Amino acid sequence: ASIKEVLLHEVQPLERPPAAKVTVVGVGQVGMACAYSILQQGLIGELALVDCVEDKLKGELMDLQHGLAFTRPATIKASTDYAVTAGSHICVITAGCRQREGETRLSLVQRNVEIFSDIVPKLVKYSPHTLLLVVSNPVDVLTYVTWKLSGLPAERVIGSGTNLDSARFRFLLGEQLNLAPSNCHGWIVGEHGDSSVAVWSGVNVAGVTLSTLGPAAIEGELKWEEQIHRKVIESAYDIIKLKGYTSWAIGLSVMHIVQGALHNRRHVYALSTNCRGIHGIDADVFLSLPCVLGSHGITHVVKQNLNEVEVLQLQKSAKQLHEIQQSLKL
Ligand code: 6V0
Repeated sequence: ASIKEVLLHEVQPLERPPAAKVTVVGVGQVGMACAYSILQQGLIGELALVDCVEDKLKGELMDLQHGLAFTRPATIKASTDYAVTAGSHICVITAGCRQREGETRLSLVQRNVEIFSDIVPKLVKYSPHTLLLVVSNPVDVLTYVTWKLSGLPAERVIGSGTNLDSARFRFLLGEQLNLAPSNCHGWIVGEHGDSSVAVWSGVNVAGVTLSTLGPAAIEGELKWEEQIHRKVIESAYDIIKLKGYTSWAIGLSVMHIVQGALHNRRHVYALSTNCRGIHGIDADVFLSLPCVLGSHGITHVVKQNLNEVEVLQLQKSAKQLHEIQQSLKL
């Protein structure tokens, strides 16, 4: 008899309740930061990890499993075979190449499109009802690519987008004002990357819009505003230069999005979504806008009062991304 049989008298066979299941594809720096954050928050009953490098996968699996004595109960599985992902509620895709020092996100694109052609159909095959959350860069184009490859409705294909940029922005604003980032409200929308748009007209603390603080303040702080936005854009480049990759903040950002979806919280996140028909964009282009997220994906997009310059900036990004999309071999 096994130790289990000697120790435990079975009253009835074990039937697992349908616990929340999340898959993370890609166990690199970003994938593991996402997996760790999700596990640490106790959001799930089952976590599946997939990568194409077997040893790394096994090592990461064991390392996470050894922490299970300190988390809420969860099962972790890992395999190069996508069967392990079956029945996922959310699949987070972080696989692919990352930016090299000085490389723009957009120049990564074709390399990652090829990787996605392998991954996305397999995820949908095993989890036809899943939400797909794309993190790999360039995230906006790859969210479009994932939508195309998956055949899923657009509301179930989401990019982590500028949720991270907005968090960076709020941190910097908080630092400037010596306030908690959670009390500094501001949105970065558009492309996750070099052409992102800071919506200054909406930046506020306790409902006080910073851009209405009088001409002197506005004049004095215009440079400061621009500086913060520039810092947001340069953040990833700076971190990559210093430590080689970014991981912790994106992991936490993804955890928060996953939490909102699994718990149907109806949080508003800056997520990359199909913007056709919004702010005068007339093509299937994925860019970040404030999105209401429920358990079946995005239900609404908040219609921000953007000024003319902001709308033009968004349309410019949309045009640029559309051109890139046209050049892709899918
Ligand atoms: P990494 O550490 O190189 O990890 C990538 C992982 O993907 C590796 O473990 C690879 O083995 C795996 N992989 C490669 N090809 C496949 C495949 N065909 N199938 C399965 N797995 C595969 O990179 P890192 O984790 O640092 O970054 C991952 C991606 O996230 C990159 O594209 C980054 O640019 C992107 N980021 C996106 C951010 C965002 O805000 N959207 C933020 C940070 C990084």
